[in-house]
Amino acid sequence: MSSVAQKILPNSLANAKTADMKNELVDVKDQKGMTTDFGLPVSDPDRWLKVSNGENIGPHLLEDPIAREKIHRFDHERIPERVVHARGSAAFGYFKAFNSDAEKYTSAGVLTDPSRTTPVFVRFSTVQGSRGSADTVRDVRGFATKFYTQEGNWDLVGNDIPIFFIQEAMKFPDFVHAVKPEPHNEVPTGQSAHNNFWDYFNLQSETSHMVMWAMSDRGIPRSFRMMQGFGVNTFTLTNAAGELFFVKFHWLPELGVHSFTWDEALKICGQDPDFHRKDLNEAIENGAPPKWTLAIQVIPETQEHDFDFDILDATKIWPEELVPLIPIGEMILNKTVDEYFTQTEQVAFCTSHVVPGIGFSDDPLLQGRNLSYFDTQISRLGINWEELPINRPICPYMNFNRDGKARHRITKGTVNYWPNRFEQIPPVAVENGGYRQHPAKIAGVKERMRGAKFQEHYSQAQLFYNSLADHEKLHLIKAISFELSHCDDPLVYENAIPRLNDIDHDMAVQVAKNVGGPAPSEPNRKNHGKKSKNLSQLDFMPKTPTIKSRRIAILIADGFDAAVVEAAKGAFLAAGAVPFVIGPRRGEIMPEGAGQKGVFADHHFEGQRSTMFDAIFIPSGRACAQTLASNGRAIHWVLEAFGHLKAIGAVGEAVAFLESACRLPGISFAQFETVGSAPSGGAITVDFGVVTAPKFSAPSSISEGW
Ligand code: HDE
Repeated sequence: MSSVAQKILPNSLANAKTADMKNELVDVKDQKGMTTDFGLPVSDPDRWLKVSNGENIGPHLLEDPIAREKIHRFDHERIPERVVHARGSAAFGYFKAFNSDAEKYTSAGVLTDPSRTTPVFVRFSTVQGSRGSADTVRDVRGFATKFYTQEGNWDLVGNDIPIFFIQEAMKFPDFVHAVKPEPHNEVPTGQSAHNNFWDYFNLQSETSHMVMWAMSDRGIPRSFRMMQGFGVNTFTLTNAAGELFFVKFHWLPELGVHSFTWDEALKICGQDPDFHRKDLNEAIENGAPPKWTLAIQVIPETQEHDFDFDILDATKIWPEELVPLIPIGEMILNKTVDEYFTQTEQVAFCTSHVVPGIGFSDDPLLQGRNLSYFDTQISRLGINWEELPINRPICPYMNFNRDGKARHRITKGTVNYWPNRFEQIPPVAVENGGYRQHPAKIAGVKERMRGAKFQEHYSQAQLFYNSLADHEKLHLIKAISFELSHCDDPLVYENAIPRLNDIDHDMAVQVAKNVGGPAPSEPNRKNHGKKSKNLSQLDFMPKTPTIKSRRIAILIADGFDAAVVEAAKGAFLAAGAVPFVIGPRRGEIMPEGAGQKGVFADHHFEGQRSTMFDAIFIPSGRACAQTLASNGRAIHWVLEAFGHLKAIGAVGEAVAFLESACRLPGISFAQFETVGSAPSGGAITVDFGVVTAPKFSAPSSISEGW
């Protein structure tokens, strides 16, 4: 590791990629003074050179190079945003392979060699909205990972949902046009709740399975850190003996899989549109770097046709009962980006970027993606996009591709072609690490077709629906109802009902009732009733419940019990949670008792909302409870949190406040375990456990009303 990288970053964070970018990294605070781009010291950045008589302003002079450079640079600051996945946030980290038997399947060192630390850059994104859209919209999330390996970059460009809307790449432009804002009025932003998306769903039955996932709680993740990731497409692995395996890649989050309620997600869109972006940075900066296990599902080449679905069909999962997950490594994201544009915006992924031991299948979606990504980077970033610091490999790279706009590598040498008389940069033999193309025998008829198994579109949509817990089914029905209510064309919302009735009759009837479509009298097709594991989010609770990185609001007013707050805060911090004090004003809030030091509130009641926190704690203190009880916003805080089934801890007088605020006398708080004790000796009941798993159930009229 370079010593320069060590100067820039703490040792624990510097890695081969950050070292590679050291020459481009300039810290503003180390600079002496302002210059132009060509290095001229600037004495006046504010006043354009003009003709004047010393008193009155006259015409501006074009000759002013300082003003012109400043304006011209500004005029060209924007580049085209990504046609999909425009809004994203990213982080650096590393991947380490486990000591697994992955070598049975692949010769890729990044996946098999536990002694390697492979730097990664991961960009999370929403799909539909533009760069300025909100984070917590209902949408699929992108989960794209660039592995800077010793054999070149491997880009695993995945999503948080294991399947996709369509089976064929050629349908992608139509699908994207249908889901993006409508062409006549550019509405809606960051949503699929509109006529054109649902019209497409009605007419393309292959979208059934994915629409179930997108309308489920998976569409509104609590955090990027609490999402699974999937390569979605079927790739291939080849081992040292040249044997081929079909493979699906899975990322499994250490923190489990958690979502917002729809009401929270909707509100946060307005309250804090950057919620996910901030959440990622906050966790990394607070020492809770997110972690995922990489697991693979593998099918030997000879067993390709052994399943009742086509394993190359990206609208199908490989049920884990049939093809179990094999954990092979883990990834940790431990460094935030230094500059958004040059890193998060300029990073460019390509599904066609693979390394020896990893390859493609004939998955018809993947085949098209392999063409599309390279092409789109040319229009976003120019032909030399792979040279940009964030994109270039950390291993040596050299070939005879040359020139093009904004080429900045300077290649010394007298020949720029192969073969050349000096035999410079010869191809690398497969035995020496050159990429080995797996030989595949192909014979066939040239035609536009899709295989027979690709024609079945409902079985796995039913499998997914059947596997959900009751509350997840209810959320899904409500989500579809919300979306169809936003469709004002009866041709759309009425025709969606028979399509839903192809998946599940009860679901179709309930949605029809909600949105005013004709309720079907009988199912269009029988629901096979089968379930699969690891589809419901309940199957992804972390093994050890944790409140690490969870945001906890401590609600106080003057007259709170200082000892209780101090102890609770200490307990939260010790458990890795992030406590915030919320008071009637951002300023010092005074505890009960004379001569005590106040606590500085991080926010006032109006400045944040309960939606942005995972749990609430209210200390004892008579005056404090009285103030809270007479403050409408404070009451709203706890009532809303209660409605979202969040954990609420209360001590002493705060219990009565809570009972009256939630209008539910007799709630038992005894269910909370004691994790800390006040210096005064009183017990503090504040173990929030996994806050998305309700510890008590409120009447559904209340929880659903929020
Ligand atoms: Fe993409 N997709 N995609 N996609 N996709 C892009 O590439 C495309 C698909 C995914 O953070 C674009 O650089 C086609 C599936 C992610 O920079 C573009 C098809 C999956 C990202 C493109 C698909 C994805 C993109 C736009 C159908 C899940 C963001 C900008 C064949 C596995 C990467 C860009 C980032 C971005 C094309 C389908 C995931 C236009 C043609 C399936 C996470 O090249």
